[in-house]
Amino acid sequence: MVSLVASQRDPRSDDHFDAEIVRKDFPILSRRVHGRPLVYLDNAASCQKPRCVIDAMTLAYETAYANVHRGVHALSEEATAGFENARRKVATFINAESADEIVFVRGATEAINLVASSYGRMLRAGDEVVLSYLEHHSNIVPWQMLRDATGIVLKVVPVDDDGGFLFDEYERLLSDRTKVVAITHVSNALGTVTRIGGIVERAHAHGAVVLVDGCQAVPHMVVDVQSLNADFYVFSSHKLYGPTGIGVLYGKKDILQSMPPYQGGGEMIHAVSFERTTYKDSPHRFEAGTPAIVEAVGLGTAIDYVRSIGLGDINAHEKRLLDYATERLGAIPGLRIFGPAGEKAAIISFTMDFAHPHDVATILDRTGVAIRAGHHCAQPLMNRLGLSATARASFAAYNSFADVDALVDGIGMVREVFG
Ligand code: C6P
Repeated sequence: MVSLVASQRDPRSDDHFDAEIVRKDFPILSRRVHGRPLVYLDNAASCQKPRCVIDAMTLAYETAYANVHRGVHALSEEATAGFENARRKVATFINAESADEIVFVRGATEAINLVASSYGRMLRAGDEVVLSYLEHHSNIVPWQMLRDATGIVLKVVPVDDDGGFLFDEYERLLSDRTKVVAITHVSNALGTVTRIGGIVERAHAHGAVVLVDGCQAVPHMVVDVQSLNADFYVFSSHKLYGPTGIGVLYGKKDILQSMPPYQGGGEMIHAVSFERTTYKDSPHRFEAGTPAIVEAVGLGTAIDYVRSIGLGDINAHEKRLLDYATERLGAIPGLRIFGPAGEKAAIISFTMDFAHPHDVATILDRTGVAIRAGHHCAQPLMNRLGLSATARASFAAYNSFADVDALVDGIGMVREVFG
């Protein structure tokens, strides 16, 4: 929970959460862009890093850096302890049963590729993998590559005109041929939240395993992998206030243990001869080569940071921002917001009838406001909604109501130029 100084608090804020105090933890947020204070609303692409993460990584390089799991010298032991401690922090954060269920990867993209390549090797032609229209390209392309290599069949859950996940249609697609269901927890393009509990329950009833893409969920809501009962859950550190270059594949222990290695090399073997190689147990069998050691330390510190604020408070704050932004943007003539009005995470995607999303983002940038414009690596979803692109503002714990006001003022500038 964030301590407060009543006089600094935005009156629209909750009693015990002050984004202005959180903001002070992020050095980059005090810089100016084009001569204007930075208003960073591109958090779904990647969010900024608090001082504690930057410091923890610097300290690791300055005092405890060496390769891990290899050396018997002090530095290697300390680096290994830091790396494995980060694995335990991730496990606790998402309530995994054990740290052995946490595989460190480069990011969500690599995690999904790992599952598609490794678990996918156990599938046969005609087996079915169920995806949805909400998926990021990272949760489409690896399965297409598997389809082209093995002859599996891809089935796609449709969405309604607002981008809502059609649960009945999902149920209709399931059969005893379904072997994998791979669905996002939160759509990066629209913010739509899917009902993972129900999705998992139905998939398991058909004997399929479920992979959840949690990239856009983990920074915004409490995720408990045991209660979701998903078989795999993936996310990237850089959207969770942590560094780039590291991410997480959670997998149920027995399932990970049943899977063949994804990449071969050092670290993942027991013994190698030219005739035969034996592999370590998971998670190490999936971590070939020197891992992202200091990045793991950074991710562990980011998790400590998020927990010190409290994901419940972050979620409630971002919900208030989303409601406020929806109300203010919704009142702008010619501006259309996409995504279902119901349960939605901290993302607001919109178009304007007088300017292309790229022009909107470019003019906003001149006012210091950073948003993303484009297809958001979700082209099938954009096509389904009849769009080529949207402008997208996405929130983090450090955003404030004043940031939303700056966005709305910037859109006023867009109208002056194009309207
Ligand atoms: N979405 C966005 O602007 P990586 O690149 O591996 O860290 O994450 C890929 C990814 C997978 N799933 C979802 C739901 C995502 O949102 C992303 C990344 C960014 O929306 C960059 S395209």
